[in-house]
Amino acid sequence: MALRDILIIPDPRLKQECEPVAVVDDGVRALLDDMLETMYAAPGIGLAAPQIGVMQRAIVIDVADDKEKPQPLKMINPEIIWESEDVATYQEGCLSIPDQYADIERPVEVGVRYLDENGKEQEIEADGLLATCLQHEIDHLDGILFTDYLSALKRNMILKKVQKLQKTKQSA
Ligand code: GNR
Ligand code: NI
Repeated sequence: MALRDILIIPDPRLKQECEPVAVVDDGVRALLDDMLETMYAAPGIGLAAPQIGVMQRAIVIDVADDKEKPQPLKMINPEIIWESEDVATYQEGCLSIPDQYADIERPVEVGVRYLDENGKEQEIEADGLLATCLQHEIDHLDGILFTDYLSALKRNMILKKVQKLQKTKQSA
């Protein structure tokens, strides 16, 4: 297992569409392990492969809180197969947009079909934080960030803040 570097906006790779994974092999399983390790270390509740510069459709999620035992989810080629008409607003953050948060409205419930780490097709139904996180991660695979749901003005303010923060980090 290895920690990977997380890409920060405006890295162009965060705006690209990812390729489907063709075969679930040991390389893909190693990638998913690295992604989980990187996500837990960050710490975050989800991570998509393009956030570490791998342009493949793979995500990991663990929304269990600190007191519970870990509940890692590894998903390959995830697809939203249905979503509720009801929507809810969550304050979202993103490891690729450090220290910035915004209220984002999304469907409350979703159904997701994916391949597990053994290449077996699975389906889950999710609501609450898990549903939000699934949509946030699957968006990453299509080059979509939560800031894309904001006005251009708010999006540019967030980009400028992140760039300023990154400069102070580099000179520290
Ligand atoms: O760690 C994360 N927290 C979070 C909070 C609300 C909605 C979505 C997320 S995902 C984010 C990690 C991340 O950037 N995943 O791509
Ligand atoms: Ni994110």
